[in-house]
Order: sequence, then structure tokens, then C-alpha cells
Amino acid sequence: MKRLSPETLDALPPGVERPRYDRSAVKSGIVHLGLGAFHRAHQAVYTEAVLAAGDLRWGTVGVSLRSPETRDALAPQDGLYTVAVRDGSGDRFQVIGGILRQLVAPQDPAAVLGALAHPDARIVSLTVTEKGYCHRPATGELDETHPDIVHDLAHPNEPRSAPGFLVEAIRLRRAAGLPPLTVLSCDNLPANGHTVARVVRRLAELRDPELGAFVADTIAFPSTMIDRIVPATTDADRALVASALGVEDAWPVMTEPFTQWVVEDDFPSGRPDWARAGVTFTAQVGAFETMKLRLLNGSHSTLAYLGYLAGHETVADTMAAPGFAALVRGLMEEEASPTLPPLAGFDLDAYRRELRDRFRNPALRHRTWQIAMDGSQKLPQRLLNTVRDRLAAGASIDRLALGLAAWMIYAAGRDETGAAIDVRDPLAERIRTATAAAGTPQDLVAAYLDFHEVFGRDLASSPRFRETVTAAVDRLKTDGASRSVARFAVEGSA
Ligand code: CS2
Repeated sequence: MKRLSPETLDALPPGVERPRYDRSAVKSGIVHLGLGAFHRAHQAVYTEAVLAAGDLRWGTVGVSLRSPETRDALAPQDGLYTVAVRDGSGDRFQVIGGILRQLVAPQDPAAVLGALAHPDARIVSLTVTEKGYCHRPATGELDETHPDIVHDLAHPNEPRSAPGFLVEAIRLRRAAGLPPLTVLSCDNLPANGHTVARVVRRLAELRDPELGAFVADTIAFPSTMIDRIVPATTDADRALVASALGVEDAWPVMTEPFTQWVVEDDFPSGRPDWARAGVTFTAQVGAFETMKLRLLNGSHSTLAYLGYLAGHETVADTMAAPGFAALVRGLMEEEASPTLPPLAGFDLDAYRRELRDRFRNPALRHRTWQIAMDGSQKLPQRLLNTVRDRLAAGASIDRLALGLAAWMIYAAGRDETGAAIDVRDPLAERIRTATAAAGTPQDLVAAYLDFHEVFGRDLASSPRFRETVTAAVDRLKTDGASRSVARFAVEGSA
């Protein structure tokens, strides 16, 4: 079978959307750091609509900060790849042409800096995952002891970290008298614009206080809320796309029909007309982001840890097991929603219902193990901030605590049968060591609460928090995840 490429585009079946603009005339207005599936199924699709409408300033240079795999898959296809949109009722395919070049930062940091310092570039967007910001998750401050940050301070012209690339790019553009880049974080962090601004400002300041002041005065960091469920692509997905397209695509991305992007409109150097593609521009991004993190992502992580421990491979399987849908509904309605900032005119009920339907999407095999990754970086904004607000209001946190307890058991590294779990988390090693000797639920929770970069000092010293999570660990250890969830759903809050 032939490979997807500019030469095979014309042979695609008629129903497949494809680039019809002149790709050779497109300029690289965007440099994107973190060329994973999420970017390719989300921001790249919005930008594709802008290119299709004829504004050819907004092509993208895609940068992988770690592995060459995506570049190796896409380069022979001249950057073309397929987005497959799936639900139970049929599949839709679109070939995206806007990712003009693919770079691998560790192989050629100078090429990445060259793209960032190019006169055509206006925006640098990021999907580098939570841990890519090198911050302390509980506070949002730059982790100045992070090995990549230590490296980038010692070798500022050959950075490794996303903040290191941003600071050096800002310096280079300033020296060349080019318009500043707008920094657009598209990761699931609270007030992601503020978070990236804070780490970039601090790193710039550590390099040179004057550069720090320049960042503070000149660089825009609009916040965004991004939402689309994009499970990791599997070989079965590749086969499905090949049989639908009649050509082979080495790295298509699979996603759901739902997509949402809410953006703060602060782009002093210009931006694509993304509104035409359905982006909402508003000053209220923070409220949208809090809602999405606490309802969608908080539920996702809860389903992931409890579902994994209960032996379920995917989110849809987990949702179908007794009690889980009710647990998630209770988590959203009873515990998370009362903590949300008001969003005038927004139908929260419909949003929550739609979330549960999205989790049930039978065509997406979203593995619990995938969502379970990097819990130490995700849980502060997904569950712990909700816990803080609930404790301050004197309100119950039983469902939140059950999800957290499941993470504590999961990240300690053994499932309910005693088998080892492949835990992926920057703190995995430290957690395993700290919890190795924890014999009782009390000991286990105490070992975790010493991780102040996750729990903060406030939660670590809250007796109510400690007791509720300990009771939940005890329950999970005694009854197992399946029975605990099933029982919990019947009894409601304890
Ligand atoms: C998921 C998210 O992997 C995860 O942690 O919760 O990637 C989730 O699918 C997206 O945020 C949906 O927008």
C-alpha cells in the first residue's frame, strides 16, 4: 500500500477532507512545542480551517521536545496526517496539511531556536504536558532544582526545557528587533497563561534581571481552555485509517466529535482568525478552565485510578461497570460543581451530561493507564484544589478522597492482585521508596502527605483531609475498587 503524501492526496476517497490550499505558499506563523496527538487533533485542526479559508500566514513548525518518533512518522509524509473523528455512529476523516516542518529539539536545538527567532513567527504554542513546565505543581513556581532548568541556566543557548527555549527565543528576537512572540499554553493547568508566564519570567530573571523585566513588560501569555479527548494511537487505529483511506498513514490521530477551545484574546503580534473555526474568545477563560479541570479531568483521573485497580482497560469499560457512572455524577454534581466560579448563561447540567456521554464513547479506546500517568502533576488542579474549597466550606470530600486514595494505591506500584503496575510519573521512584514500608493505610497516607510539592503544607496538616483519605484507602484495601465503588454508589457519601 502507498504512503500518505502530497502525491497520494488526489487518490483519497471523495469523503476525506484534505488541504486544498497551496502548501508551498504557507508561512510559519506558529511554532508549536510538543508535537503529540493532542495538538494534532486539536489546535492543528482549528488552524487548518484558517489556512483553508486562504490566510496562509499560519503554518506550523512542530517541535518534539523529546523523542523523534512523530517526526520520523510524519517527515516521509511531508507532514501530512489524518484526524479520525469517531463515535458509535461512524467515522469521519480529515487530512491535515498545516504542520509544515517537524523538528526534534534534542537532535537540533539550534533549528528550533531558528524557527522561534524567524521573522514570520508570531505565536509559540505549547502542549508539553503538566510536567513540561518544570514548575512545582502545588504552587506554580519554577522548580529551580529541576535538572533541565539547572542545565538551561548553565547552557542557555542550547536549552532542553520548554521554558529554556522560550526564554532564549525571547532574548534572540529582542536582540534582532523582531516582534515578540505570544506564548500560548494549551495544557491542562489552572490559569495556564499565568503559570507559563511565571516560570518564564523567573527563568529569564535568573539569567539576567533585565531580561526578566523585559518578559514582564512585553510578552503576552494568554490563557486557554482546551478540550478534546485524544487517546494514544494504536496499530488497530492505523489499520482502520489505512483501510478507509487506501493509503498508509504512519501516525494518524483518533478523537471524538466534541472539541472546544476557549482563549483569552491577547495577541499583540497578531493571530489567526480562529473564531471562524469555532474558538471562543473571552476574558473569562479562568472560569472555563477551572470547570473543565475539576469536572472533566477530575472525573477522568478518578475513573482512571479506580478503573485500573478494578481491572478495566478503558474509560468506556469503566463507565459501564456498576457504580462508576453514579460515582462520577456525584463527584461532579455534589462535590466539584459547588466550588466552581459562576459562568453566566452556561448550562452546567447539559455540560455534565455531555461529559458522561463522552466518557462512554464506545469508539474510543482511551486506556485508564494512559490517563493515570503523571498523577503527581495532574491531581493538584484536578482534585486537590477542589478539596481545598470543600474543606474551607466545611463540606464533604468523600468521592474526591476515594479517587485520591486510588491514586495512592496505584502509584505505590502494586495492583489488587499484587502484580507490579507500570507507573509513569516524574515522582514514581520517590513515591515507591517512600511508600515501600507503609504497612497500614495511615502509614501510606502519611508517606504521601510529605510530598508538599503535591499536597502543599495546608492539606498535609489538615486532620480532616488526612482522616478522610485514610478511611478511603482503608476501604479500597479491604473491599477492592469494584466493590468500594459499587457500594459507594448505593450509599452515597459516607
Ligand atoms: C486526560 C486528558 O490524559 C489525561 O489526563 O484527562 O488528556 C483529557 O482527555 C483531555 O484534557 C480532554 O480535553
